[in-house]
Amino acid sequence: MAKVVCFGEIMLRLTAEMGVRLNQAEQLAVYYGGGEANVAISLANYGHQVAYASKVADNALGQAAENHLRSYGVSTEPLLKGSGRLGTYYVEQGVGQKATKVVYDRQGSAFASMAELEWALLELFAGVDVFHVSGITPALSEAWREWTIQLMQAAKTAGCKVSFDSNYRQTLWSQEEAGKFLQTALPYVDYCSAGRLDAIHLLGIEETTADVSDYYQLMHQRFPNIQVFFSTNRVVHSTSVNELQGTLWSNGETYTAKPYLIDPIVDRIGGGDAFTGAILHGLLSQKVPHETIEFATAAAVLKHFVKGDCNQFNEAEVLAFMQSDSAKIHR
Ligand code: KDG
Repeated sequence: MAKVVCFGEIMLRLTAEMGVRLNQAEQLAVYYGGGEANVAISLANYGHQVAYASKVADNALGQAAENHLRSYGVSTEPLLKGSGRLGTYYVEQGVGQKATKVVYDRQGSAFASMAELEWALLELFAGVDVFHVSGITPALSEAWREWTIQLMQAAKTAGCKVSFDSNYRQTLWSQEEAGKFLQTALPYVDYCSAGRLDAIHLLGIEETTADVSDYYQLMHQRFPNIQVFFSTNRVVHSTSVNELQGTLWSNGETYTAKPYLIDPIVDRIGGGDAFTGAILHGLLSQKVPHETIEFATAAAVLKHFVKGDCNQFNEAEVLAFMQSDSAKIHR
């Protein structure tokens, strides 16, 4: 099994019951989440040796976030503790046309307010196969944009593959800021989770077709270092029913999974991270591209059936779900 370092902010998530607005909620359910933390947990569930690098508040909430990671077998050796607070986000679900509303309360968190990169980077990446980070981390500040590039450079120097999930969050930064960052970061990336909208709105690639593989060819021309691109295509039927299908591009070939109908959606947050974690698992365990994209799509679908941000299934369970044929769309 492979050695992986995931890097980013882990946050407390407080969620109102389905159909209850945040302003009327009398109780909020507690989860822990973070794009890269969710990927770390997925990979640990698949048996990889995963470490999570972040900084949390040195208090009971920081300890709870650490406990969350450890309960899935993620090593927290590079998890620092210090002053500041644990970043928090609030979720409202199933109210109106917008299925999920997120309110961030993460300013001044121990992670967001770091004054310098506090890790010994050579040590962090020694013997590591893959370093994973997402576009949420550089969205936090100018300093985090610079540090994310430094982390990628150090990972490459140490001989690690760099995995990057675009994970564009419009409430954290503008498309221009994200696009500028991507131009600097993508030359260090080997595995890239990005879709058609990222190509058009962040990289400024002209909108010509609806076919994501055309955009992958163009992105590969700009960034020939990127070996694998992947993304999910979601067709929204209603706030609680979606179709989902994954696409993977590798070596000039596009592989598209069978589509699934997710009905009902229990919790959509983290579906993309479950997909990315499963793609990385496929790549790290030498699955062929066709198997990888089928596995990752099934893993992403399964995530929508459970509460909380992270994938709760191991490899055997994802494979059994794929065999069961339930939720697949036959056209
Ligand atoms: O991809 C899911 C993440 O968005 C969620 O876990 C919280 O990291 C998070 C964020 O910043 O939105």
